[in-house]
Amino acid sequence: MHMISKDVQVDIHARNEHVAEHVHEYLTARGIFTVNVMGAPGAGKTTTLEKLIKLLPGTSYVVEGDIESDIDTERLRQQKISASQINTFGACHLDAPLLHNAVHTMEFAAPGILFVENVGNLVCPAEFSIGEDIKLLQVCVTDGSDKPYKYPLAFEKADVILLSKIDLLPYVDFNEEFFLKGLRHLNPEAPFFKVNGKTGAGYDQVAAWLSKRASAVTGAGQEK
Ligand SMILES: Nc1nc2c(ncn2[C@@H]2O[C@H](COP(=O)(O)OP(=O)(O)O)[C@@H](O)[C@H]2O)c(=O)[nH]1
Ligand SMILES: [Mg+2]
Repeated sequence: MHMISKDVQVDIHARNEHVAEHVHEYLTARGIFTVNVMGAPGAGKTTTLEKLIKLLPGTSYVVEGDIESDIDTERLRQQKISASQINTFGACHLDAPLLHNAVHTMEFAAPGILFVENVGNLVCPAEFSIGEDIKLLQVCVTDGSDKPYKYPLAFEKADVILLSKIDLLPYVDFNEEFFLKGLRHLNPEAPFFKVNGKTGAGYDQVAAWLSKRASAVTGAGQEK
C-alpha cells in the first residue's frame, strides 16, 4: 500500500487553496457567483440544475465534473444551458487546478451563476475547495437518513442542503427527524430545502434564496 506523507498532503492542500483563491478572484471579477454542487452519484444533481436554472434571473453557466463521459453536459446543452465538461479519468473529485483550466476556456459574456457539478461522491469533493462561493449539497431520500452521521464533512461544509426525490417518501423508510437531527448537529445554520425533481416542486424557493445570495457578486436583480 502506498502511504502519502503528512508533508505531501499539506503541500497538495496548500497548492489547491492557492489556485482556488485565484479562480475565485477571476470569477468574482467577472460577476460570476460559483456554486460547488456535491452529492452521491444519482442524487439528482443534474436534475436540480435543469430545474433551477430555468427559474433563475440572469445567465447561468455549468461545468460538469465526471470521471468519464459527457452525458450530463449533452443533457444540459439540449436544454440550451451553457455547459462544459471536465473528465477526471479516475479522480474522485474536482480540484482547483482542474476548474482553473476549465474557466479559462469559457466565455462569461454576462454576470451570473456558475454551477460546478462535482464528481458524484459524498466524501472527497468536500475536502477540496475549487474557488467556489458556496457549496450546495444534494441528498435524496433513497440515500438513507443516516448519511449525515456517516459522511459528516460534506454536511458540515455545506452552505445549503437540498433533499430531493421527496415523491419517493412513501416507498422508502427515510426518517426525516433522524436525518435533520444529524444534519443540524453538524450544521445548525445552512438553509434546507425539500425538492421534487419530477414535478419541480420546491425549486422556486431554492432559486429565490440563491439569486438573493448571489446578487452581491452578480449585481443581478432583474427578473427573467
Ligand atoms: N423520483 C424521482 N427521481 C428523480 C428526482 N430527481 C432526479 N431523479 C432521477 O434520478 C436519476 C438520477 O438523476 P441525476 O440528475 O442524473 O443525478 P446525478 O447523478 O446526481 O446528477 C435520474 O433517473 C432522474 O430522473 C426526483 O426528485 N424524484
Ligand atoms: Mg449528474
